[in-house]
Amino acid sequence: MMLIRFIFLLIAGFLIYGCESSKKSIDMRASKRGKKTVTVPSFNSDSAWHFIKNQVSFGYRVPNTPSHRLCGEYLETRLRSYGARVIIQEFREQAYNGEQLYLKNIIGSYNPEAKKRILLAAHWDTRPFADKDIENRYEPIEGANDGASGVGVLLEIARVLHHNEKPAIGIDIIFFDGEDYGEHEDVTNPPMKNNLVQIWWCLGSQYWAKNPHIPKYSAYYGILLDMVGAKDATFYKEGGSMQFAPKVVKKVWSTARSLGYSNYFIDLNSPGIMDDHIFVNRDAKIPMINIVEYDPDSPSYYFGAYHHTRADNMNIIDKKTLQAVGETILYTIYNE
Ligand code: AHN
Ligand code: ZN
Repeated sequence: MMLIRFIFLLIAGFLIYGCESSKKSIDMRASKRGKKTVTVPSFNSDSAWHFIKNQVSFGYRVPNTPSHRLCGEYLETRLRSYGARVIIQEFREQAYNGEQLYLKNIIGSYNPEAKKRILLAAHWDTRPFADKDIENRYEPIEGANDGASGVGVLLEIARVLHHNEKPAIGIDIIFFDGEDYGEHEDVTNPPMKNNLVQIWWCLGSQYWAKNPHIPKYSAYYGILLDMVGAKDATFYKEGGSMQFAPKVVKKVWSTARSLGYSNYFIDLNSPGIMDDHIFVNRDAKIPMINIVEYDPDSPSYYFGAYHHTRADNMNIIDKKTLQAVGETILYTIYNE
């Protein structure tokens, strides 16, 4: 019995040591940037989780509501407290139902003078209705994953940048508004705008891509995060990202692989989707990829069963997924 226990401890010790040492060798390889050595600081998924929880606590972040306004102020305050230079871009946009939406893109910049920049993005608004739910299809959703997860990971990155030596490049974090105000599933013929077919989704990125927060703004590349917090989420190489920015996809997926996250970042393609990165690529001409959940067996096409339902709440968020995504992004940006 003793012997078995001893052998068990030996094996366990070896496994733990084995994991540790393989992680260290990645650290060393990842930290060599030219001749200068920088350490990649650690990403704290507990902290990211709390940033998600805090957003959800404001209530539904639906444009033109007090919860939306208060959450926007919270995001602005957090970015400022983490030393970012913050620019608020306020604008008005018409929704599919004719309503005027008062929207706000929130941008936090690090190392604003640097020419080489990376743009990190997520949307901070939530969908006004759970139109994929079985019931209450006109009730709003909490959007713990659809919205808050990407923002939570990026706030944690802002916190990490503030407390550690920053990467040599500039980093811009942008929280897009109005991504999820697309027409309800029951609306079969969405109205035109000025006689033109209009995409009613992604209003914040559509506006920003044509009116960047700084005239002539550009970036080396961009990474969009959308639904990056669900338990056992899988991220496939999304069609739009592969069309516009295949090299960035390759870089990020190989970083994830070297960190041991191939079970999250799958080396397979998924269909392209309409999301904020499309407008950043098409109109701002910045190669931007989308790290977005894709479930090949999805009951509701593409995403997990919670998508655009009342089940999109804190219960589906898993810190391990947040860790895989956050760490992969930190390693990517510190290696530029
Ligand atoms: C549509 O479902 C139209 N676009 C997928 C992008 C999305 C929706 N992201 C969050 N909600
Ligand atoms: Zn959505």
